[in-house]
Amino acid sequence: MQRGMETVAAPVTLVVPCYNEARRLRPEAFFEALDETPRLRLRFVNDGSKDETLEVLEALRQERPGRVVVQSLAQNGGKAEAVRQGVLAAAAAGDAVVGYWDADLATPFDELASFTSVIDRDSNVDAVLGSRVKLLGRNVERRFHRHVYGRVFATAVSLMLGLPVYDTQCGAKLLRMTPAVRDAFSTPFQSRWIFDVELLMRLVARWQAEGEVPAAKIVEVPLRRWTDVPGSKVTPRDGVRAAAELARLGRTYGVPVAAR
Ligand SMILES: Nc1nc2c(ncn2[C@@H]2O[C@H](COP(=O)(O)OP(=O)(O)O)[C@@H](O)[C@H]2O)c(=O)[nH]1
Ligand SMILES: [Mg+2]
Repeated sequence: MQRGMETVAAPVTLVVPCYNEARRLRPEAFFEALDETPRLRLRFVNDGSKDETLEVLEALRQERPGRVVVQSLAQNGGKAEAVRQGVLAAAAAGDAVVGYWDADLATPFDELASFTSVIDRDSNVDAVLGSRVKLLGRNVERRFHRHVYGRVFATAVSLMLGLPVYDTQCGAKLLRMTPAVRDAFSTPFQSRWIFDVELLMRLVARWQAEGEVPAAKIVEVPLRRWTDVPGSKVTPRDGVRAAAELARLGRTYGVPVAAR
């Protein structure tokens, strides 16, 4: 029943940005996800890696041709640009539901069904965000300092957006490729570290201009499991940069961006 329904469901493309991920990538986890979810397509974006990432990705593609696309950027441009290029290419290929998902699978693929069920169920919802809410009975393991920093950051963003978003920085998101969403990716993000926030700012401004209620177009899904995968390239200094970038975004997009 489930399988039958899934084969007719619209394809879902996940963009997976990869920078020097040759050692961290777990091909079997990607194969398993493709086998379990017939509608899933993967679009890997090699972000100018200096290791064997491209070779690893090519091998993956050869195992599941038709389900895996490998895109390669000659120069490292950062996650924001890698995701942007991937989403634009997916939209140009006609993909109607496109998301992005960190290569380290900190958000495991078995969470994907809760994202797709929201998009499938509610045609007004165009953005689904993974949310790392630490609740009893769930396995959300962020290191303490990152949890605290993340909460402070998300609270600041909530105030700026006028939207009570709990977690902006989770690396798993799913989007319906409406014209508004596509346009939000059409120009490079000014922020390198917190483009997720910039994306939300662009979307909220556009939806408001169209007379839509932003709060009705975004859904956060609490993850059952999230692990802080070792090997992150984000350092405490990036936390400082993120705060500075947030202030700059406020100046660019206006604060507060939205009224509830
Ligand atoms: N740090 C970093 N990650 C990149 C870059 N380009 C693409 N990515 C990808 O962005 C995702 C998140 O990276 P990660 O180091 O796990 O960051 P964290 O989980 O936020 O600490 C991974 O899929 C990376 O491969 C880049 O230039 N720098
Ligand atoms: Mg990570």
